Amino acid sequence: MKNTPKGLRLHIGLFGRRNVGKSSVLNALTRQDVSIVSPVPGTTTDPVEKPMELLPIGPVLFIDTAGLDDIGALGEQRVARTRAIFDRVDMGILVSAADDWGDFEETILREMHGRKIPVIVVFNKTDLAAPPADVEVRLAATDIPVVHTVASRGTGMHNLREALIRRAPEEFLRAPPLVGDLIPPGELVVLVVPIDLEAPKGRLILPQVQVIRDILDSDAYCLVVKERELREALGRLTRPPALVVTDSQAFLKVEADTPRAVPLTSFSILMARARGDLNEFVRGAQAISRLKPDDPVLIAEACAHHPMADDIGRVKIPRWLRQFVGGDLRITQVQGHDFPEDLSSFKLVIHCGACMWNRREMLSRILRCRQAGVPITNYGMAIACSLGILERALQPFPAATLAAAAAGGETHGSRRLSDLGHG
Ligand SMILES: Nc1nc2c(ncn2[C@@H]2O[C@H](COP(=O)(O)OP(=O)(O)OP(=O)(O)O)[C@@H](O)[C@H]2O)c(=O)[nH]1
Ligand code: SF4
Ligand SMILES: [Mg+2]
Repeated sequence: MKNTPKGLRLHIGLFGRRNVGKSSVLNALTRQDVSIVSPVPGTTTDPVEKPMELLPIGPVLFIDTAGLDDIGALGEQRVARTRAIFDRVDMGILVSAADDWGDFEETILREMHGRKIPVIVVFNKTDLAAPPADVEVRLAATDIPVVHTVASRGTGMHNLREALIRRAPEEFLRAPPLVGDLIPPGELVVLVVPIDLEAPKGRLILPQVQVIRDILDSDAYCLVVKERELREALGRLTRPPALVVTDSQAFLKVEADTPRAVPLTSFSILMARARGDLNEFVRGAQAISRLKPDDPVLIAEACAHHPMADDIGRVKIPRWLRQFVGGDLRITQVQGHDFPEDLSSFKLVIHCGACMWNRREMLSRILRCRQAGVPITNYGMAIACSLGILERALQPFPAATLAAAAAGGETHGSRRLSDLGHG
């Protein structure tokens, strides 16, 4: 985190009148005493900056400002300094005391709107008063997210995080590259694509196409083979490929046919990183080993109709899980935007690769799982995990491997499943 250049961090400014609780909101959001809080208006005199990793967005810089209504000669300087922060932020949080909305707040909103800075309105101190209903209705009509907080108690911070994801400018949610950063230019990647009954007629599926495109964009090249030809194809190469990427369903055979020294992963795991949060999904995959018979598990697919291998989520993953756990599980399956409001009853969420989605939607779901304290992983990770090859499949991603080790390094090597279809 410390290595992220400032320019790549999402800069989020906290604005509002004196004493409304800006510093308290920052402290509650970061769960640290970053900024001094006191009942004396004008406590924050100079902008306070706090770099942090705001999961699942990534590196952000919060800038707590002096109250904008500051008075006196010195106060004017502070106001000028605070206004200058408008020029630096990518997003703003406008904090208002719940019962004290007025021209001042409207002016700030106009100023941010004029500068095209996305803004979130926080009504703080809602323990003392309710926010004005007419203002809430008006803000909702202009699509400005409104969050109620009691910052001194830390209440409302989940909703604030969700609003930040919803509002964060697209470029800051930009995904890590699909594979480009894993391969030096001029190197070869071997892609393993089973052509079975489930493969769509006459074409490749989206994640495969996206990976090929990313390899070409990275000035590397690729060889696409079916799993049966892999061993022979590798044998013909004069030097080993920089990476092998396989469809998850052929994992076991591909793992056996790929020399240990060659990095190996799956399309789904590349997707997990690009569309979601690899470390979060690693932790989720590790939760599989804690499942017990009869535990409730949610399996979610982003498309109402999964155009890929149709029965992965409905038949194969449930079957693998049952075998892995050694008993029946209570599995709920949902599709499309049909994601349960209350996730807290589930022991695990397993999501599809979300190849048709943008990253924001997947990050919101990850966040909702975090809030409910439910681990989440995706199909490819769950499959690699139940095959006992998650550790190998994560080796191309040093950070994820470290996270896996930090979380206890469970790799299930001794609990392989044997019936994995398609190899
Ligand atoms: N009742 C109540 N008090 C709060 C809440 N949030 C903050 N406070 C109190 O309000 C006072 C001001 O909080 P700060 O966080 O210092 O406010 P600020 O907006 O940073 O103030 P300045 O830096 O002076 O502009 C402190 O006494 C806080 O404890 C809340 O949600 N409810
Ligand atoms: S978004 Fe999900 S359900 Fe839709 S095709 Fe991609 S992996 Fe399948
Ligand atoms: Mg302050």
